Amino acid sequence: MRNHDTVPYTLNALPDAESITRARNLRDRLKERRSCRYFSDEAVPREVIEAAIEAGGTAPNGANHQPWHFAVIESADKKRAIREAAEAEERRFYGADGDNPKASDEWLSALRDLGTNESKPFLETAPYLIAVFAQRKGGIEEDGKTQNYYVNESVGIACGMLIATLHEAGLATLTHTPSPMGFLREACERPEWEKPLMIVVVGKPSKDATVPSHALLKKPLSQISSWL
Ligand code: IYR
Repeated sequence: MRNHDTVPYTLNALPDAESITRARNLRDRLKERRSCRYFSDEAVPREVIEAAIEAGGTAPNGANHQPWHFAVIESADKKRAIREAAEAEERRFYGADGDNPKASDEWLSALRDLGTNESKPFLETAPYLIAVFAQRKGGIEEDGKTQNYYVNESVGIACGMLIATLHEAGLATLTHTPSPMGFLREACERPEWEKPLMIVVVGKPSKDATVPSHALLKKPLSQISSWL
């Protein structure tokens, strides 16, 4: 390795039994997470959002350039503008205005069990929308020029950690990805070298919230892993 500054790294070593218990406990917590499409307008503490973003900001990433930006939308006007722009894209996607849908028949039938459509009221109802941007360039200084690396991987992991933290804090989330999402860059006043990746909708579930049964079907360990 090249000569570089270091500091010691230690973890509290856990007995195996404790390690297994902790892993299973966190797994069981994470299993309770669902993508929620019905939100209450009840306020949630800003501090939770701040801490969750800080948690996302610890994600492993390319060359420690931390190529992410989290734009937190809380104003009713901004939320309405984002809903209108997102729904316009979704109407094209689903063919809701009588035109041919942009989505293929295969895609639309894959979504049937989820019951999604072009209507996205949660973009206005939920107290916070977190628009996540991937910085294609910028480096640690965010200069807009320095090359960034493994940007999608880095920001994807950061979103996972953000969502896990919000879930642990007892909040519901939805990862929403209207496509294309160019309007988000303008709405959030972000530079052209940033690519909108997703909107994380955050809040409490509404009293009558439901989730599609289809989403409860999880592949078993034997299917999602192989051991070599
Ligand atoms: N963005 C659309 C469509 C959609 C696509 C997939 I893949 C999903 O898992 C869910 C929805 C929408 O939000 O309705």
